[in-house]
Amino acid sequence: MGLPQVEVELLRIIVRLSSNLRSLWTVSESQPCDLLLVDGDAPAAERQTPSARFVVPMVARGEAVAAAPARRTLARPIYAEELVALLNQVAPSGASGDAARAMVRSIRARASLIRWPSQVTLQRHPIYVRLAAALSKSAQSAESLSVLGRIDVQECSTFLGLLEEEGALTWSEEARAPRPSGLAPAARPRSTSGACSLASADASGWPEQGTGMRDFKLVFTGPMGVGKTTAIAAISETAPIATEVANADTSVAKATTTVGLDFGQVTLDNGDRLRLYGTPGQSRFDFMWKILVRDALGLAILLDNSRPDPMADLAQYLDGFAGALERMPCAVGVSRLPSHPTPTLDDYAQALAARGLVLPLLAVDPRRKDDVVALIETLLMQIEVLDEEAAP
Ligand SMILES: Nc1nc2c(ncn2[C@@H]2O[C@H](COP(=O)(O)OP(=O)(O)OP(=O)(O)O)[C@@H](O)[C@H]2O)c(=O)[nH]1
Ligand SMILES: [Mg+2]
Repeated sequence: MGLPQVEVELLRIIVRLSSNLRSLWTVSESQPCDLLLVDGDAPAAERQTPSARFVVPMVARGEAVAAAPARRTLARPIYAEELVALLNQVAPSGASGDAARAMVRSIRARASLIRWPSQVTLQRHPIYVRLAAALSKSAQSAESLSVLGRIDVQECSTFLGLLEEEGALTWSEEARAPRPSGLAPAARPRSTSGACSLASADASGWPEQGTGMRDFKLVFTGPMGVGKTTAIAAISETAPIATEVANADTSVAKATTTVGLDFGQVTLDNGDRLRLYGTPGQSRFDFMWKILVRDALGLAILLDNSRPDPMADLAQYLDGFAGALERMPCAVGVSRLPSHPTPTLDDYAQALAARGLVLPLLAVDPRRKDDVVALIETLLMQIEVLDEEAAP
């Protein structure tokens, strides 16, 4: 968006808290999107190449009327009611038609993903990313998604309708009634705010032995400096264990680098615990990958969009973990997208589909707890649906 970070945060808060929004909006810093807010002072070229249905300049209060009375603008400082009015004016119009189309299918009809959905679809509702994670691993119906996500079945039908429309689904004949969910949403890391918040730092950490609580080992991997250590530190409820030494590699500008592993832990809402391991990024420690991924239940690949060829990085990690990927859920988090918008998440989705892979793809800032939680939630959702499939 090219807006100051404080304004992005303010927009996020208003959108989250507003009860007057007629459609579900989420604030994204990557494109494509329905509404693009651009800095009024940015070069005109930025405004002339919109990749959004609506491009709205942000201007100083009072400037709007003087400069272009007929033009839609948003004034600074932002007033909540003006932002809400703008969002209601340009609300995505297709949703009701999409819902109607999707409802033509039975709520028991099952489908799975043939590629990760477009960001335009995923950004329509915060739950869609987790539902897509379920669909990436197994065929689901609107009815079963509704149980998994604990949301209205009609919302799930709408989602399937949108996916069908963009050609991301394949339907299967079989229809079965869903079982009550055993893991989600209780098994979600608690994030910083709202219903999904990380446990407050509790040094005693581990749940009591013999309580039947489960233990999940997840591994974070990715190139040097992408933010594996940062991501684990962002969510670990105990002081993370990191094996850092001074960084002698001048190609990556940071003070330290991991030479052994990172380790952190998180307690889920239901008492289950996550053990998080980070691999060292330097290629001379590649031998650690196999050791760390042994017994893991999920793998998060972090990519840095500011690196010279992040697509090649992705290919390197998919190849390096090919064996593990056959048996365990994986999700991909891409950092520094706001400053380096290409490749887009949709470009990554296409590259994965070309390899026959459907993996959750999320924009992630490893310093932000909520972003890391969202990435982990896609892994937990995949683990849950595989668990259900394996159940007798
Ligand atoms: N501005 C910005 N900084 C980021 C972002 N993601 C990561 N960083 C910074 O990049 C650095 C990443 O460092 P680490 O967490 O040590 O990276 P790592 O992947 O563990 O690196 P190795 O262990 O050397 O492989 C940290 O200083 C983060 O604050 C981002 O999206 N934006
Ligand atoms: Mg590290």
